Amino acid sequence: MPDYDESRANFSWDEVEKAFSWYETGQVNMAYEAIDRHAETWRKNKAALYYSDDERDETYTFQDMKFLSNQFGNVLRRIGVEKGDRVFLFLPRSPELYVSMMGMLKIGAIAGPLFEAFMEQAVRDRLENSEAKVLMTTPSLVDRVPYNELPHLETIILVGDGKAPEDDQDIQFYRYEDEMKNASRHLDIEWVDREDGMILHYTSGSTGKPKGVLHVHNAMIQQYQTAKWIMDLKEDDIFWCTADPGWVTGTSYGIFGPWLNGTSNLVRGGRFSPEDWYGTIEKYQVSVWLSAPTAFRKLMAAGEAVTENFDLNSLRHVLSVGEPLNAEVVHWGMNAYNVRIHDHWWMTETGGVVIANYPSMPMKPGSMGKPFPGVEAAILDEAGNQLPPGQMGKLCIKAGWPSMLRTVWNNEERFNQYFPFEGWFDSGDLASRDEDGYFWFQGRDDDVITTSGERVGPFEVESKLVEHAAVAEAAVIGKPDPVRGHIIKAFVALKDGYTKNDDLQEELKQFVKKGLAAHAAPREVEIRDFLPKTRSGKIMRRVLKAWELDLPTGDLSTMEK
Ligand code: 6R9
Repeated sequence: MPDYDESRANFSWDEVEKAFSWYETGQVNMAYEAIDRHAETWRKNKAALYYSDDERDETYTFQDMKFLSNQFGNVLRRIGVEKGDRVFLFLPRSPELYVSMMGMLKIGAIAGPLFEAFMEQAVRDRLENSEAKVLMTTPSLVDRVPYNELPHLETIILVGDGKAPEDDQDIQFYRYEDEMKNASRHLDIEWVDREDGMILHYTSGSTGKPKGVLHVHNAMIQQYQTAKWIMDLKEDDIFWCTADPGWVTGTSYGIFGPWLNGTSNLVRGGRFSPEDWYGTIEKYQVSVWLSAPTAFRKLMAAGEAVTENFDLNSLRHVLSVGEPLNAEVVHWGMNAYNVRIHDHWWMTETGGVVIANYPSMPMKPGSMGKPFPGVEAAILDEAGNQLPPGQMGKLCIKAGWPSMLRTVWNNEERFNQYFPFEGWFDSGDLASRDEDGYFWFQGRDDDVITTSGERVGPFEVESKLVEHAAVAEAAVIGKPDPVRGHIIKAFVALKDGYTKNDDLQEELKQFVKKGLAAHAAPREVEIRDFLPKTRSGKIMRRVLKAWELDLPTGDLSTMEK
């Protein structure tokens, strides 16, 4: 199919189905479409995965991935895993993680990826709620797994060297390497229904335990087409999505989107540093790069001089997701990388991108873009009525796009809460749409501030603050005030080379007042060494607010320590 352009008015999801082998054969499986199908063509010797970290540097072709995931599928079958069983992954990024996820899907199991940084409570909550039967982890991470207290957990597969726990009557331990050695490279794939469960991503709300968002194999329709048109993947691309599979971006676009398109996918393990990241782009000649605003802001704070030490000319297309992308960062990117950074919007529950800036369309920096063809997005008021352009309201998506969540695991009631208005999914974000159909993010429903009767989206204020030369990152909350209802309080982290002082605080207040509006100016500015964030890089405003007001912080399992 040709690249997306806005004239594709007659788009239909049914057309996309023709891209998959099951359109002819009726036999569905995500892992088959992502790996085996390519391994059966000339792409068999094409790199599917480039993996590197400080110790390893390895390439796996589609054929390698096919055989390895077959082997792992056989390992799981041998230990009794059946279709629909939950198998969890609690390990650092490594080729084994990607191989084993594909193996799980091939036998119809439901994969549950976790961040390696989770501590015991976070691991327990997720394994308990999902009633996971098998866990893959490493000898060092297994200490954080309360396996004796998880009645459904039967087996732990340990990846890599290190001392294994003593044998245990409740749990059977296996070594990945040993099991793989004896497993056949041939596997009878489990053909599934398009509506069968595939992956379970836990996502934290501001209250209560994390929710298990279930996606089904059918999500591939959306993941394939959005990766093609929004990430603009082409045959010769080297695609790098910096997200960990513990975050939905790290699976939908760190695994499925690129592989469904037969694209070579780069995974870099280890920690972030500007030098390391630019070095990675240079070394692998990355052409399409997907990351998050927090990373781009850090790179911006590190300065343009760093970019000059690296050859970044391979970059053709750059994308950002996870938080609002400040216009300042877009402008900076044009100078530093000579490309526009394309913002796009979606969430764990949507399974794939639903609103985006396509490569082919004129961009308005600061906007998330327009709905994907076949997706209807709207701004609704409290009663579910559509609001006219320019007004802020609930960002809702017409139910029925292919990768929509199918349930919240063990919590149908929570699932139903996503649909307060007949036929519409409520994202919990507030946004507005302009006359040209572009969507503008305003804040989470619970983050929006009313000050002296004016509604202020924290994002506008934060974006203004980030324009100031001293500011690396900013977060804005409403703080109760007897006169104004709420006042705006800003938390700010500074760029290297700047230090905290009263003049700077005053200057920042004035900067917003002059640049944006008097009512949107923070009355308080607090300069902090860093801002609390989720592991996917989202600034946790609710945590700042709880700290500020001495309230309970709620679930902190996803907070980066
Ligand atoms: C993919 C992902 C979803 C929430 C979402 C919104 C925020 C994501 C954004 C954005 C502004 C963007 N968000 N993309 N806000 N502009 N381009 O991030 O999933 O971790 O579930 O988070 O992230 O608030 O509701 P998830």
